Amino acid sequence: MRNPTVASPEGFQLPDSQRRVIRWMIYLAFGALSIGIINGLGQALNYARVDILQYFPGMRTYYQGLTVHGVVNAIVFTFAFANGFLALTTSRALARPLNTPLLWAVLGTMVTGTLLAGYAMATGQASVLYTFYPPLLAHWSFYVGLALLVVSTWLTAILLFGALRGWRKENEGKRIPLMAFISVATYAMWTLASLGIAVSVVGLLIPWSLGLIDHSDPLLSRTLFWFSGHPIVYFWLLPAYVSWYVMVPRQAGGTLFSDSLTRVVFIMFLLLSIPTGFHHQYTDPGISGGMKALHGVLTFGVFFPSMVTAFSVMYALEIGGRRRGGTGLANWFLKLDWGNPALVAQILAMLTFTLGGITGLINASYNLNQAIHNTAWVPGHFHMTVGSAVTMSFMGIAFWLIPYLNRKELVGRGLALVSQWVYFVGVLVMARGLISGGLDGMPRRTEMLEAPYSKPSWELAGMLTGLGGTLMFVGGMLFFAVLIATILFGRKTETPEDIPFTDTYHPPATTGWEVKLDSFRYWVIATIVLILIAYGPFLAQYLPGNFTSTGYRFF
Ligand code: HAS
Ligand code: CU
Repeated sequence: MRNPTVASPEGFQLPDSQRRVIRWMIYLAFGALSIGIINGLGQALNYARVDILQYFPGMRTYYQGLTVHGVVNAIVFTFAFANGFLALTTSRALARPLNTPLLWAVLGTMVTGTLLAGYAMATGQASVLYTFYPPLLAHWSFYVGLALLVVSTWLTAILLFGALRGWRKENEGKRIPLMAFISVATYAMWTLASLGIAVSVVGLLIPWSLGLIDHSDPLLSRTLFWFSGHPIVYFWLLPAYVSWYVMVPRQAGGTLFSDSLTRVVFIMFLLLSIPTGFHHQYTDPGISGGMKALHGVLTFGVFFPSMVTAFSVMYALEIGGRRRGGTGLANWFLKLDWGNPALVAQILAMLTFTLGGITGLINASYNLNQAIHNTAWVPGHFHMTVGSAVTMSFMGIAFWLIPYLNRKELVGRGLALVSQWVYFVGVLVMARGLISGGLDGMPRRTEMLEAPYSKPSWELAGMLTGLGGTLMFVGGMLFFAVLIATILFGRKTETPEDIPFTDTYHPPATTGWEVKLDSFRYWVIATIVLILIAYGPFLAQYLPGNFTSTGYRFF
């Protein structure tokens, strides 16, 4: 029997008008990804010393291409997908329609933000990479565009918290449905986390780009960036985890093992995602060793909920595989439904994420970080996390979400499967190139065609990077072919489908300590305390900052 506490049981359907707005958000997400993947081909081939960026219209430099690649993939794609997808999961879980004007406002701010930032990047006035560290200076419209994209996530947070509040009023004393709990927890984390970028962009960078203040403070801006920049990786990841926890078990024919453990995992992400940003700044001067060590230790803490996820999700898959006749230690894995592209994409995403996680642990180790920081190893790591675990999960979700939002059937199931296998092999080959090159000192974010110091031993690493990137590009294009064919030619479905969500083994407790898990207020307060411990000492000693650097436009 369906366990009604993952989502409200009645066959709730989102009103058509709201379904259409969410559809546009998801289209915006994948539209951005298509530009990002095309640009990515240029980036990967640069490591193989093949210059195709020169043929891209309006593309002046490698750095302009890299900025577009980073911003559209890591900010527009991920934000638009999270906003649309988690609005849908929350609404469905609570069986409540959303606030329509607010939903439109989310879409409007996203589109405006994308156009403004896109204008600056396309005209070569914002080749500052997606981390936009000062003293590199961009056109004001780049920063305003980014600010609006962040605002779109805040509006989504209001949408989600509002829906939850309404539900709580009508359901006093009841446990929050699991799918809503984990969706809202994701936005609670990100709303706190995004304050760093907001302060930096609105308080420092926009006035600086408009000439209202003359100088920038690189260390302060970098610190504020990474205050948000580490937790942003979990803002990218957690929508995928929502799917892995409450949808993949269903798609695999399994069952989620524990409701409470799932809530604990998301609470741990809320608590521990933010106070870890200095692991991106181990090599920055001006931050004490003690504070870096504290962030290092907490980074090992935030590793833990992902380890739990690995075991939880694997167990759910195992249940599915055994129900399909799997026996022995590993045979259940082969018995999973390898013909379902939504499931296959996400299993392959998990497999690459295992390697992404291991490389993350190496990054987080203070001393090992010295060997890999600013080398090609780092893009090797993050293409096995955001570039695959997240992207392939979102592609897998799209295989049911695009049909669901259009009330059509998926076209090209076979091609969909091929797209994911090609992308999977591609990302592994590319990461092998980047990781080995990085260990050999091959730098990241460097125009390799003109690097006079390049070593002969980087040749193989560069070729593998280019080859893998080409396969990822091919996989990505096959994926878009499936999406477009489904949107244009998919057969209309007779009855509207529900979104797929799982049962849990045990319904959530209604008495005892587990009930307390739903008290977001306490978790948010605890998170703020941890943030103060992790960032307070640095800010107390460093503020009001050193605004000494003029702006530069090199590229
Ligand atoms: Fe990271 C740099 C540490 C996770 C993204 N990371 C980056 C950058 C990006 C990024 C974009 O400590 C570059 C930023 C820049 O431009 O400079 N990262 C970590 C750690 C984790 C981690 C400890 N990163 C992510 C995720 C990302 C992401 C997730 C995107 C979504 N990262 C770092 C550090 C740096 C860094 C340093 C700075 C490096 C430097 O010096 O610049 C952890 O959260 C990872 C935990 C993951 C696991 C894996 C669990 C596995 C699962 C799958 C299970 C498989 C199943 C199927 C169920 C513990 C859940 C199995 C079936 C079978 C039969 C096997
Ligand atoms: Cu990080």
